[in-house]
Amino acid sequence: MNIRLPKVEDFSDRLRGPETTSRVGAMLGIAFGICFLTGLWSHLQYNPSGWLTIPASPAGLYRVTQGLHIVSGTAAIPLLLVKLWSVFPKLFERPPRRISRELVVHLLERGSIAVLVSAAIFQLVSGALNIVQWYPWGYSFRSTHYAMAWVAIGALLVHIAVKLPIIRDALTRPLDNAAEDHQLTRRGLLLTTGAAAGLTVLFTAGQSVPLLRQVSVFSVRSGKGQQDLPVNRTARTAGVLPKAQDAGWELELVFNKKSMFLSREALEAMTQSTVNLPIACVEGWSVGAIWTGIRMRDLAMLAGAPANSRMFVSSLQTKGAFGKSELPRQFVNNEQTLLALKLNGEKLSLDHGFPCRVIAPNRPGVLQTKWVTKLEVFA
Ligand SMILES: Nc1nc2c(c(=O)[nH]1)N[C@H]1C(S)=C(S)[C@@H](COP(=O)(O)O)O[C@H]1N2
Ligand SMILES: [Mo]
Repeated sequence: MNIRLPKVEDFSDRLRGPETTSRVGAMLGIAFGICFLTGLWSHLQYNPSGWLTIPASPAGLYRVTQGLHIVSGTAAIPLLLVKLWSVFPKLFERPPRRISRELVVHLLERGSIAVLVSAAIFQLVSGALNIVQWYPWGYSFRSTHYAMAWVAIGALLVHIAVKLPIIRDALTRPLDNAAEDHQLTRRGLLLTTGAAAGLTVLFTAGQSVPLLRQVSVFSVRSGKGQQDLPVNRTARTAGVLPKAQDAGWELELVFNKKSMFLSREALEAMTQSTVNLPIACVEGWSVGAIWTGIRMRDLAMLAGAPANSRMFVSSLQTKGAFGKSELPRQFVNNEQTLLALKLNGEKLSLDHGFPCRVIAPNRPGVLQTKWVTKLEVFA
């Protein structure tokens, strides 16, 4: 048998070509752009830096930015696949034989594309695996996903700059070349690709957009769950049982090295407020709910702290990074920020954070700490 490597000419180029690639590339560029910017925003919400104060309002802002992040990232998957397919034959282009300027240019171009393709695939795959909470890797998802975002966006900008003459030329050329009857045209290919990306959005966006929930069969989390809210981690898997059920549980409230202790009954006897705020998970799902509890600023005042204080929150959960969070001043101050005792009119269920949990406006879900046991106030 005669085995040989394929050559560029072996691939039919009726549908492929710069006209196709540049148009799919433009769609992909937009998706990656949105994904990058909303990702940066999410990163800032997790790691507030000195020069930027994250506002507590609009309350649903993170819900929108993170929903967009996941939707644009998901839409990028079919777009990336078609884009790679459209340039696939180039993989078999032979580099210049001799050591020459052309060879160097060729290798540099190929190298930058290799970086871009691997970074793009890594981002989409690691993001998708994070959504289904499968961590087959041994490194921190967040710092790696963040670092690779810069690699991907840098390589993307270099790629666009290098290809700009070709892109500009191809975008102004008509899309379609001659096709026989009943053959797929390039326009048809582009429409199919756009439709695939659109359907991907429709099938997943329901986890962020309540109106779409009925059609979003691929949503990882539906709106359902105990008390009409999905449970991200149960009390059992967080290892807070049996402490969370202990009748002798008390909240420790600390200011200036002085502690006071409040039972659930004592908390229930304080002035209660009710707010309508979403849990907006970094995984893209978000669900609005009605929360009732004590304003954090009332608790800070009770502890004897001055107005405009900040707080450290500790959970009964001691393992993992989710058992602690910090509430910056603008969140403690906000009248919507509660130590919640009730959810949708019922006593908080164990899995939603009983005996009490944090709920604050415009925050990533992961900072809405459940099973709170200690609040430390700092002036
Ligand atoms: N102590 C603790 N609090 C936690 C978590 C956790 O694992 N442990 N998960 C967080 C995440 S990632 C989200 S999205 C929300 C989900 O809240 P729910 O399970 O009540 O819907 O809780 C947050 N609070
Ligand atoms: Mo989350």
